[in-house]
Amino acid sequence: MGKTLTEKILEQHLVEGKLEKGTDIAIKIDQTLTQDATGTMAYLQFESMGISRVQTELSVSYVDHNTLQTDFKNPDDHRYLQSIAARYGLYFSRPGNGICHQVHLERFARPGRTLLGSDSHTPTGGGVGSIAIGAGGLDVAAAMAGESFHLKMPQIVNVYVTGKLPDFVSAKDVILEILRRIGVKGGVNKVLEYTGPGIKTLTVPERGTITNMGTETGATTSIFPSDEITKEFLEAQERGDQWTHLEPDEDAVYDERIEIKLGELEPLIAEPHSPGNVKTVKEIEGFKVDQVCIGSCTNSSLKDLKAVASILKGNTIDEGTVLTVSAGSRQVVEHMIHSGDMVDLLKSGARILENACGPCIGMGLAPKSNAVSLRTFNRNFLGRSGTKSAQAYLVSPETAAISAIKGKLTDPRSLGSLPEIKMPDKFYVNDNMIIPPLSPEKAKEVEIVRGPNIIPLPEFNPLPDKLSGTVLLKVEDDITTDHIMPAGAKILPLRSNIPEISKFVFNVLDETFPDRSLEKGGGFVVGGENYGQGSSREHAAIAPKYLGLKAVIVKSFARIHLANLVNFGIVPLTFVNKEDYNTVEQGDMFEIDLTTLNTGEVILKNLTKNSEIPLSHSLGDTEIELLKAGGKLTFIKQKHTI
Ligand code: MIC
Ligand code: SF4
Repeated sequence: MGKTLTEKILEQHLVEGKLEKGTDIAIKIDQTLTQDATGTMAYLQFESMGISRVQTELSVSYVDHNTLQTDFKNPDDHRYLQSIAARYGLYFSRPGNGICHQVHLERFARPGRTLLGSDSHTPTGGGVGSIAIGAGGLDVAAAMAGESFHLKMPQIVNVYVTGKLPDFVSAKDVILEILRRIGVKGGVNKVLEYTGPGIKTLTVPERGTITNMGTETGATTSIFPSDEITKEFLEAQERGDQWTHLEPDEDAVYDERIEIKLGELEPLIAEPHSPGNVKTVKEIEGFKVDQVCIGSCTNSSLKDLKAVASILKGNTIDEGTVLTVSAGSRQVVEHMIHSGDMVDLLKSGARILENACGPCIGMGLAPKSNAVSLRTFNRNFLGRSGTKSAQAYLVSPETAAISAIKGKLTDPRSLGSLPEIKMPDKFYVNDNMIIPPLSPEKAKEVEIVRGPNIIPLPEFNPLPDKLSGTVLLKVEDDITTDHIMPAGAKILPLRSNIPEISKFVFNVLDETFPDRSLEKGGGFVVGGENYGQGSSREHAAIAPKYLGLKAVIVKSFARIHLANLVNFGIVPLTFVNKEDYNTVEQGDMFEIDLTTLNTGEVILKNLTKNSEIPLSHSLGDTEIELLKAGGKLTFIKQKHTI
């Protein structure tokens, strides 16, 4: 029986288990990446593991999220990260160099390698045929310490692509189409593997857009083969020697198949407040647009920005609309300057921002009250833009550019035909903003720099046999990590300070949560399907844990958040009968006996309603062990001191 590409790469990296769908496996990690918003916590954890140097083939620390620097906190964190990189043998991509996923795709991602990143959009690396997975910071720290990464062997979905994209329809529309079909939970515990003649028409950055936003389906990762298009891209990045030919066997067997006919796609849009609310632009076009933001790790490649420049050329953006453009990397900016495309952006009235995450994560450029904001980003969760009353929509760069000119949502096909976009044969390669690792001898002498914002991680105790307390909050389906632990300009700088950041837990849903939780000595959260979708931020587990959260009881979990809960000793449980969710109310008193965790089932006693509810979980024996120990860090530390 033939193998899929995913199976081939996983097989080469398999450390524990068998490649049987749904079973626990562990894989060796070749590369890691972190960014500054999750990185400080990850490195505090790494430091406490007592390892003298990273054990991976390559580890990179990026600074791209917290670049607003409204006071000392962010720059202090940057210095800490730089000193950590020097001390422990990492590459350090300095602030201003670009967004981690874009830069990693350009300079480091390799076909056939495994990459673990403390950012949910790490699957961007699947654009060059690597198995690139997002995870919590602690899992990435463990991988840097040489630990293998544990996951459920995913189902493998074949996305079979035929045809060629029409003018003004782009890679973003491909992934929006997939989201339209399978929604924000359709990819959970699955890998989306792209094949078919149509993929030959997609360049690596376009593939990167698709694998990047595959995250929004909940998928473990997404991957393209490494073919002659990959070769061309790597050669243009002066990395031709890193190319290997990789593709699935012709008779590979997949668990599911989705067919995408590129030629039949049209411009799509995701309505507020979920990337899964997809419509065609045609269906809803015409409404007024107050803000247009182009950029983010999904759509900030040279090709994207060139398309935008060619649409904006000779036009001025509408008087009622603000347009921002943030490129993904310095390489992209350099090309835009030399080719003159940057002049077209400037002349049109675009506000050119730093090559960083920026408005995508609410770091500046929050829209006005009740604004309509069109974004080329991957997420439009409630409040993420920094303005709770804003309505954020997700579109392609082409739709964004024409809508900025017209001041209203406009189907870009109304422009007729797109001028040909000329891509360079060779990219400007200049790694002078990436500091390479020091030799082990020199590294030993480096002193770690810690600003006052870097507070050591709180220590958590082993779990008792019985958990009891109140239901602090009951929430609906599709609660995102932006609901649980919001980001944005005010909160992101507190990522290295758990006591402070915990004051904002569930802020967009219920500002009283932190105080209520502390007052009651902690308790429970009850939720619906796909709880914890979105970001990899482990702060969405650590901060609630700090407030006393004992267990989360839901209909189903998103993959990364589930792992983060376990890593920090919060028990993740699911209703055996989903209807039982309806019988529970906020304020009910619960009691859960954990001694039966190993049987796969536990009984929840609802003392207020005088009822018993069966619960289950998906944890393996090792996960139960580390959960009971009070979290993974204690567990790993014990292992390394033996
Ligand atoms: C995001 O897009 O939500 C983030 C900010 O990049 C997060 C990471 C974080 O919260 O720091 C992600 O996607 O994992
Ligand atoms: Fe940065 Fe936005 Fe990408 Fe997250 S989704 S890594 S915030 S650009």
